[in-house]
Amino acid sequence: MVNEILKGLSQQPKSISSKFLYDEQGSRIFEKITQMPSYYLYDSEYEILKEYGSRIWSALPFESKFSLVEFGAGDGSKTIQLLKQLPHHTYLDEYIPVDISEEANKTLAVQVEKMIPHMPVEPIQGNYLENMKQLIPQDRPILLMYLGSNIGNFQKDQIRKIIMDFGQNLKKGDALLMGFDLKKNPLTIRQAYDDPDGITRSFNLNLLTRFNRELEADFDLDNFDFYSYYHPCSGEVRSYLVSLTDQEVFFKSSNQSVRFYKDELVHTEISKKFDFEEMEVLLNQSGFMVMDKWTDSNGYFTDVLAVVK
Ligand code: AVI
Repeated sequence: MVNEILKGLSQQPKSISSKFLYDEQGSRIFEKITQMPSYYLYDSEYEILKEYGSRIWSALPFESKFSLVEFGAGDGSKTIQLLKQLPHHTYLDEYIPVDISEEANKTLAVQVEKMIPHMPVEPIQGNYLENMKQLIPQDRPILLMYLGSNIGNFQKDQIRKIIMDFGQNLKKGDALLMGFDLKKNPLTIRQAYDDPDGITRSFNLNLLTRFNRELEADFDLDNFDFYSYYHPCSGEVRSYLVSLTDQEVFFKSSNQSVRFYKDELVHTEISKKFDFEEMEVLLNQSGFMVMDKWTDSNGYFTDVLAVVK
């Protein structure tokens, strides 16, 4: 971990991968973010799955038993909402949630097993981007789910690669259900990522607390602030930590220091918003055909069902 962090901090502009946002405390703060009235993403997708769950199941192309693989399943609260609407005579016969957090996986498995006792739940703890090939079974039809706006947290070329990898690791006739946050009034987006209560700010500053603890660094949190902006043309929210002074931070675990200049930015996260055309092009170029899509009543978020051609 320390090498990756120091590498990012030695680059120009400085950056820290957003995957480091999710230690125990970071995951707790993220949960708070999903409950903020201004963070519309969670509620919007929840509404879609609640409202259209049974239509989603009946739109699936399967005529024999299939497995559901979910990447980045987390606590699965939205998936549970979808599974609640599973028809009685379903071909779904296995659920494989994949998440980096073993604890989230376990809690989810217990909940799903209680709800659908006859369906095996086989959670896998791991990084779905690094082990995609091993995680997607090749001997049966698959529905791959990638909900939330997880895809939005990657750079443009990574987004293309991830969807391309989905297409290459699935077989002809397999399906993908994927969540995309849509471009919308920029003020709505800005408020979601820069809340007045400073919850998103503390989500970002927690990176430094984490490095102080895990890498024995000596970040002074009072010397950093948070800044984020949304660019309506690119559709990207970009988030940063801002160094408020010239300073040097020492990482005791690796005996190295990093200099920060006054007003220097450290990029922490990207949250990309899409339009329908962009999504369709991305999916088509990766071997998918869009079958259907469902959108919440505000038109903020969409879940897209695509099938491998
Ligand atoms: C996890 N991910 C989809 C969130 C998002 O909206 O990009 C992370 C987040 N960052 C700030 N607020 C929420």
